[in-house]
Amino acid sequence: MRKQSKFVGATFGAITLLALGAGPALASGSSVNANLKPIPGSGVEGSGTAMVSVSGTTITVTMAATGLLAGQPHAAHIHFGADARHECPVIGDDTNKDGHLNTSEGAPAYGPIVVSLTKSGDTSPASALAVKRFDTAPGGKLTYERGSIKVSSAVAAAISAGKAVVVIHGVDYNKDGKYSGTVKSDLAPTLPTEATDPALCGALLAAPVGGMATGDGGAAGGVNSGLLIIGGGALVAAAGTGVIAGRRSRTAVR
Ligand SMILES: [Cu+2]
Repeated sequence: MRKQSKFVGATFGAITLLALGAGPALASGSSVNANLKPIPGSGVEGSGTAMVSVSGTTITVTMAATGLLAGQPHAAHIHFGADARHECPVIGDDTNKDGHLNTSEGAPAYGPIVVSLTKSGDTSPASALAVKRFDTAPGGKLTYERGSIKVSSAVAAAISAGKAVVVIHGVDYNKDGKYSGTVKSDLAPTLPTEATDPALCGALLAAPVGGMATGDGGAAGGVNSGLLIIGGGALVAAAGTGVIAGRRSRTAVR
């Protein structure tokens, strides 16, 4: 009996290690997740997820999204501002009341750009609109993975603290399949506002392994469970070779 409980304890310990090892974060690092949802007034019907692992002042970012304007560059950033609300904007942030949120109108919610999620080269705010280095969402689907992104210690701390926000830009209000329209971008007057207005957004929040039962309620909690199911699935798969399989075979013997 005593032997068995020791075995179970050891197995659970191993599972915990597996779960921690599943993320790119090192033992000293942390990891935060975002559920990307359409910006109100964007006309976007898409969704996505983003994960950022922090190790010292280096971050690794993985992101996937659907429902974006296909074949057009989508600037994507991590935003953070000490004075921001650390969340995605609401339609009440539409200060000019045109029914759309441009990037500046969202700033009180998510703050300025701190990391440009380019696929190559510089990742600083200077690359905020480096159009040729962002994903073009073929078929409306964006996939992104990049490691070794250096950030300041302040930005690393903000991300770890759950205060940063991922924003993917680029919308198509008039549904003509391209960035167009007479309204110019608040960021770059040479571009239509469609090219830079925010499309999908998600606050990067700490989601401890198995910690979803606490339920933070609301829509965010609901979307978060999607990520957790993925995590849970991996756990079950890992456990399948151990405890669960063992239990099953025991049952079969009986
Ligand atoms: Cu941005």
